Order: sequence, then C-alpha cells, then structure tokens
Amino acid sequence: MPAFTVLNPATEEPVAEVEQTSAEETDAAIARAVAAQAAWRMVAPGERAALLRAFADVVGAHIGELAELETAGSGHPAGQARWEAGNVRDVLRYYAAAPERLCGKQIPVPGGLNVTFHEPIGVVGVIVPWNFPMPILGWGVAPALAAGNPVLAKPAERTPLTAVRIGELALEAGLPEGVFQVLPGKGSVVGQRLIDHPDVRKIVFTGSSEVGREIMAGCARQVKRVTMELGGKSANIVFADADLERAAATAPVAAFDNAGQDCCARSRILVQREVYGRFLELLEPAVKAVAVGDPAREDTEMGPLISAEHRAKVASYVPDGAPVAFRGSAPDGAGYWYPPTVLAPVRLDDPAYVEEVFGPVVAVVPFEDEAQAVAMANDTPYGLSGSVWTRDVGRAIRVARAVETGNLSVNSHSSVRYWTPFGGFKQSGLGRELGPDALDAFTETKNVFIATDQ
Ligand code: TAP
Repeated sequence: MPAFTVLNPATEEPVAEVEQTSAEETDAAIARAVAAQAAWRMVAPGERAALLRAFADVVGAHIGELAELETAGSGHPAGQARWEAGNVRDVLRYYAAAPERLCGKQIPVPGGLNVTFHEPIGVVGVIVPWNFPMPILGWGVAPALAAGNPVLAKPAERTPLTAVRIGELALEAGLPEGVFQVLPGKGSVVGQRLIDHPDVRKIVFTGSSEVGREIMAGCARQVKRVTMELGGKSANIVFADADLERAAATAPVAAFDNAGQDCCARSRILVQREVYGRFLELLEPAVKAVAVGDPAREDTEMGPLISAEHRAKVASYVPDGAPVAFRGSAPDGAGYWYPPTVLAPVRLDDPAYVEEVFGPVVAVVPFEDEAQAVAMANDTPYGLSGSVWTRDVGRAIRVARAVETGNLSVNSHSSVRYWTPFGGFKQSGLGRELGPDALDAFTETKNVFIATDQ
C-alpha cells in the first residue's frame, strides 16, 4: 500500500510518511486480535488493572513527545497538545480501576437464583477523526480494554502519528501482543474492513454524521454493536441577567477551541435582545485577543486548520458580502490559517448558522424570551453540546432540561470530563462514552439461572 505524507498544517511541510494499512493487513490484524482475545479476557481483573496503569504511566512519561508529534502533525497549540496527551494518560488511569469493579448481580427467583455477568463483547474497532486524535482514541480504547476486549484503532488518515506512537507505548508497558493494535490508513479501506469483518464485534465511531449513517447501515448487516459520536451545532444561550463579561470572555474558547474543529463548538451564540448590542461590544475585544499563530509557541491559543481543502470549506461559509461583524487575526503565508470570525446579525437560514462549519466561525443572533431561546437552540438536527448563561437558577435548570443535547454547561463554557457521560441527542450520536458506566457499552450482560431445588 502507498504511504501517506503527513503535512504540518502550520507550514505545509512534510512531517512523516506513514504506511497505509491494506485490507489484507487489516484482516491479519483482526486475526491477531481474535487470537489474543481468549487470554486477555481471562487476565485476572487486578492484573488487567495493573497493565492499564502501566500503560497510563508510560503515556505519562511521553507527554512531551506525544504533544510535539500532535503539534507538528495536526497543528494543535503546544499547551493544548500536552493537555490532550495527559487526557489519554488520565483516561487510562480512570478505567484501570474498572476491571476490579465489573460486578454482576444476584437476583433471587423461585427455585434458585439468577446471576449476571458482564462479558467482554469481543474485538472492538475504534475509528477516530482527525480533530482530536489523542483524546478520542483514549475515550474508546481505555474502557474497551478495561472490559477485556482486544482493540483495533484506526486513526484518521491525516493524523496518525500520535496513535501509532501510543500503540508502541502500549507494548512497551507490557500489554500482550495483539491486544491493542493501531492501523493507520483510509476509512474506505481499514475502517470499512472493521465494519464488514464478522470477527469485529463492535465499532466505536467518532466523526461526521454523514459517514456515521453509512457505518451504522454497514454494522446493521451483522447487528454489530455501535457507538456513534457525530457532529454538532451547539448553542451558547446568553440571557439578559447573565454575567455578560464572563459569557463574552469565554465565548471565543467555546467557539474557537482547536480552531473551531470541535464537535462541541458553541458555534451559535443566542443572546437575549436587550443585551445583544452590549454582548457584541464585549465579545469583540475577546475575539481580537485570541492569539492565533505558530502552534509550537507556548502563548499560542489557536493554530491553523487541518488542511487546504478544509480551509476552503470553512471559507465557503463566509462568502463575499457575508455579515462579518468583526474578526481576529491570522498569520499570512504558508499554513492553513483562518481568522476567528464573528457573523452578526445572521439570517436563520444562512448555512453558517444552520450547518456544522467545523472552523472558527461563530454566528451571533438575538432572541426575545426563554421559549424562543429553547426553540432556536433545538431547531437543528444535532444535539451534542451547549451552554446556558443566567443568574436565575430555576431558569438555568429549566432551559438545560429543555435543550435537546447530551452535554450542557451552566455559566461555563465547558462540559466534557472523562468521569461524566458524554454523547449526543438526535443526529449527534448514539450511546454514551466516558463516565462511570462506560463499560456497559463494551460488555454484554449474561444472565444465568442456578437451580437450588433438589
Ligand atoms: P469523518 O470524515 O466522518 O471521518 C472520521 C473517521 O472515519 C476517519 O478515521 C475516517 O477515515 C473514517 N471513515 C471515513 N469513511 C469511512 C468508511 N466508509 N468506513 C469506515 N470509516 C470511515 O470525520 P472527520 O472529518 O474526520 O471529523 C470531523 C467530524 O467528526 C465532525 O462532524 C465532528 O463534529 C465529528 N466529531 C464528533 C465528535 C464527537 S465526540 N461527537 C468528536 C470529534 C469529531 P479517513 O482517514 O479516511 O478520513
């Protein structure tokens, strides 16, 4: 198979050549995973926990190296990339505690009792997008391994470097051969094989809703288990009684984190009409202050977009004559740069307001009252994330309950933590990742009746 040249999105220069896994090599990796399965599921819980802790420690000892790879290969700012590598370590550590708590129930029934077991599902395929190559890998891989499943991970073709290195670190930490393998390559080859192969029993897919629909249909042919983490078009709802200074100061992070290439981006800001003008006045300096530039610099907050094609797609949402209220800055010259951009006022049928832009473009629109805010927030096929800003506790809870999304924050821009459940409503996904119940998605419940009558 040909190699893929990973380009540095900040310089457009080659970083590495990565061999693409072929369909035949994918089959061979699946066979190795199947061979490893029987022994892995029988590893005593404490021993499996110790191996995952060792894996976490080895990742922890390579945070700097992993972060540098991500900065070079994906354009993530250095500080963010270190946080992402640390997130892999922490997620592994969190799920390292899970094997020893994977308990069933005993249920008394006439003539005996039933006991339940949480059995590993079997080989799990984890398909990862390019926007957060490390955390999204860890969120699927760690609980799947903890539950006793072998894992095959397919990073996005463009951003395989950190996943490949994490696969090497797993072996260094002592995970048995075949238990965790990383298969860089194309979705249409490696990903498709994971979906089609009957020995892969579950797919964890994170990516676009469009590809997610195809993957679900593919998995349906074998009633293969799937977890889907898909797109978003989340609303940041700012009521007139909110701490406007804080809401405006954090809105750029909520919308432009990872250059807006974030499924949870609050890319629609809905502001109550009486404070709409004031909010925009406060937002402008915050947006202009976002430090966009060389991601290797410690003070950089926003790097480039992932590719030239993606930048062209993002730019298409801001055609000549678009209602640009104000913009931040971006470097000139080589690199896939795009400045933080605020559109206001925006028509509610403007594609930039309706569709997932997946870039640093945010639309700010006014609303009249609570009912309209909820209706506007819900007027989208997506339902992943969102925020509510208000000092009225009752309203905060009412609106949080009424907005149809999986993860909300009140008076905060962030809602994702590995120890709380994460996932989407509507077309933003199916199933949940993370949190204390994440192993439910990687085990099957077996129910056994034991007769006690003579
Ligand atoms: P996609 O184009 O959907 O790709 C995601 C992954 O699926 C890549 O590894 C891709 O491989 C693979 N793939 C593509 N076609 C496939 C097929 N037919 N069979 C199996 N695998 C296939 O998404 P993307 O552009 O990388 O990521 C952006 C999208 O992901 C956005 O919509 C974003 O909202 C979403 N996202 C969601 C979340 C959560 S947690 N909900 C988190 C991050 C991103 P290639 O290497 O060939 O591309």
